[in-house]
Amino acid sequence: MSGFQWDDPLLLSQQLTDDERQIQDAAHAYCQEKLQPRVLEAFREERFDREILTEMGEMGLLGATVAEQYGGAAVGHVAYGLIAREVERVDSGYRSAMSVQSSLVMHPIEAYGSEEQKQRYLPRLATGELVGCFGLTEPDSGSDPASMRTRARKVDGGYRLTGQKMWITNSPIADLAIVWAKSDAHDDKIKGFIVERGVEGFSTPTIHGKISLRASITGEIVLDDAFVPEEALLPEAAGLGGPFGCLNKARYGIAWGALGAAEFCWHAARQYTLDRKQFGRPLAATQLVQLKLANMQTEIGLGLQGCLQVGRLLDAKQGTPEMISLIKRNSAGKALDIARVARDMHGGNGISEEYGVIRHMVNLETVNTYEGTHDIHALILGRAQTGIQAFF
Ligand code: TGC
Ligand code: FAD
Repeated sequence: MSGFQWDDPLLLSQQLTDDERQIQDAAHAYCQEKLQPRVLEAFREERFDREILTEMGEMGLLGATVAEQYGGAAVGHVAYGLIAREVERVDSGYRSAMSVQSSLVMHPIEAYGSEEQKQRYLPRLATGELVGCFGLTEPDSGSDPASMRTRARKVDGGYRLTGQKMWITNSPIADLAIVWAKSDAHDDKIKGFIVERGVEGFSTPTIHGKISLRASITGEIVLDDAFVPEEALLPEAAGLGGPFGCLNKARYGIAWGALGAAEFCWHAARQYTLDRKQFGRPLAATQLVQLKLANMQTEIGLGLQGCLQVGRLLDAKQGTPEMISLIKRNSAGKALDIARVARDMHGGNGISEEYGVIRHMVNLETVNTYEGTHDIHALILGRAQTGIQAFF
């Protein structure tokens, strides 16, 4: 019997294939060598370095589940999750940029696009030559996207889009946006459109002043009677199932990613309390500290097993949206708790940017909110087990 590994208590790495381990190691090396050194300044200056997406493209980290014929890596859901975990170990903002590109832009084009759309966009999104964003949320329509006001009006040769999307990751630097709108030509059903930058009436003002996710760029999408040709419509998406199909992918990745951020905080708290002495002995020699470390290890170890199982089920086409709600909610909520406790265990140093834990803590506030809030996922699970919807 092999010994207990404190940092891999349930031997997750032994449950991976050789290919998955290689992808994990390559992603780990890239993130630690290239992302970790720039994150402190990026967060401080509220800046996202555009070239990160090109680097990720070169590393094959974009479009992990997208078919190879379109430039994707086609390495499966577990590998995608492992990439998200490594990226978010550095910063949730970097994982956000990657998730949006892979799950919310490449996935809908692959799943709902025409052959021409797939060939036109996917290979260049996979290399990071193009950046995309995903516009669902609006100022008055967040948890309840069915209430969206953005409209597509059928005109000769295409559609005119009018509306406003809010809190859109990557929008200020995006070359194209997947925009969800109610279409008068489709019985007011929600349809998806690929809107390229440069279209008249399309703008993407940056949202400044975020205390969370500062190393990610966030903006609006403003559509003022913006014309898109017929070929901009995603033909195979209809109704809320269109955007939700994308959210399933992204929420799954976030479940792994949030635990990567939690692992960073746990390891930092362990090392800090081993090194820091008060009352003549290391803080780690106290029962209260060991209890906190044991709680972190337990939640992360169990949470990762859940992510792995859902990844395997998704690869076997047996995964369900409710399973994804369960792990997204669990990972984001637990990671946020762990980051808060780790911050406390660092004492005064815990509030310094130098130690990284408070950056993860404030980032995880967003992670717990976007892609369905903690409570919205509870309601999804409540509905699934009682048969009663309690949203309104
Ligand atoms: P509901 O009646 O439940 O469903 C309407 C239609 O949608 C279908 N559907 C799904 N299909 C596939 N996957 C899912 N997960 C699905 N959930 C629902 C459903 O079958 C139905 O289809 P049909 O054909 O019968 O019409 O809809 P509802 O209006 O009652 O919605 C309820 C609720 C609360 C579950 C839902 O609206 C919700 O999940 N709200 C949260 C909104 C959200 O997650 N927004 C995310 C915005 S994107 C983002 O945050 C990106 S951050 C990226 C980053 O930076 O990483
Ligand atoms: P609301 O829906 O107004 O919710 C406010 C509170 O009320 C929450 O606590 C919620 O849980 C609670 N609540 C809501 N309904 C109920 C109910 N029925 N019962 C009980 N409680 C309820 N969106 C995109 O489309 N694309 C993006 O790329 C994107 N990126 C984002 C990046 C950042 C940094 C942030 C902060 C958000 C991003 N979002 C994006 C938006 C995100 O998905 C929404 O913020 C989220 O879905 C919540 O919507 P809301 O902010 O309108 O909150």
